[in-house]
Amino acid sequence: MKLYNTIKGILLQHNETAFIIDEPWDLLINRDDLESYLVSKTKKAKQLTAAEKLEWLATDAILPPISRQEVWAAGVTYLKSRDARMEESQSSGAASLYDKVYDAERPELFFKAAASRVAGHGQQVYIRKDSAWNVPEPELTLFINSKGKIQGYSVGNDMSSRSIEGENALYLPQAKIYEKSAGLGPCLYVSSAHIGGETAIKLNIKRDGNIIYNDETTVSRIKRSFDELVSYLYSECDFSYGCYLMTGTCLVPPGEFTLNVGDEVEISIDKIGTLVNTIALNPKHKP
Ligand code: DO4
Ligand code: MG
Repeated sequence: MKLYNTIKGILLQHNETAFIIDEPWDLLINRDDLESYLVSKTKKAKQLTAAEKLEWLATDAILPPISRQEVWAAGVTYLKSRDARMEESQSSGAASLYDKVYDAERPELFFKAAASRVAGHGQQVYIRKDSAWNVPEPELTLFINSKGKIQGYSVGNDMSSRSIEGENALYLPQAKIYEKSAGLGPCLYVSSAHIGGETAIKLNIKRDGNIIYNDETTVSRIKRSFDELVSYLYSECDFSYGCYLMTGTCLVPPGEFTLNVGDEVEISIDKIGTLVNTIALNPKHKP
């Protein structure tokens, strides 16, 4: 089942039927058995008509599925990410850092975004004005409750500046954290079953309506288990409202590729849906 955060309220989609859930987002999602709770809500919740459902789920009505949750990210969990980063950091001498962290017991985890820096489906994500080389990172994103239990999944885009990270690995926070540097959505897919290794992740990038890059892979290529990532994240941090964790990028466009303003980034993950974001500059930089 899918939970959508919208300008009209919270919509629960269960077997194609849409229900209104009239509860605060943070209390609603931070449950131990979110899926069973939502199934129980379908017995009494108000149903939307097909026309109402279309209005609630219009692209400009959808908000990111987040309120007081933090967004964290794991890095170098797929070989593709390790290899691309080793290449981009040759001249800075940091290549071995990525090699080591891929094999290390402790995973790389970093704070990615507060909710205010997150863009939802149909919204703009930004590239930095001072970055010459920019890519989206399509990432399966876990929703973990305050007790450290995975309750659902979303589609994440960990926007990254390869030029800034490649210049010096200590610039990672600037390469990763800035206004609208995280895409999340279109919904929170709630499931008590672990999402399987066969789950496909697809990335399409369109420029002027034409596909200029597309590739796909499956979650099975990840090096670490979700439980391992969650256990490191929760070992010394508390998350009163739960937390989102992007699990690392599995696809990296070729070295010569960089995003342009106006490009459309489309990330699809089986069962969850498709997150579409348009690339923009922070409007404060516009002349
Ligand atoms: O090591 C830097 C960040 C890695 C990352 O974001 C990823 O692998 O997805
Ligand atoms: Mg990433």
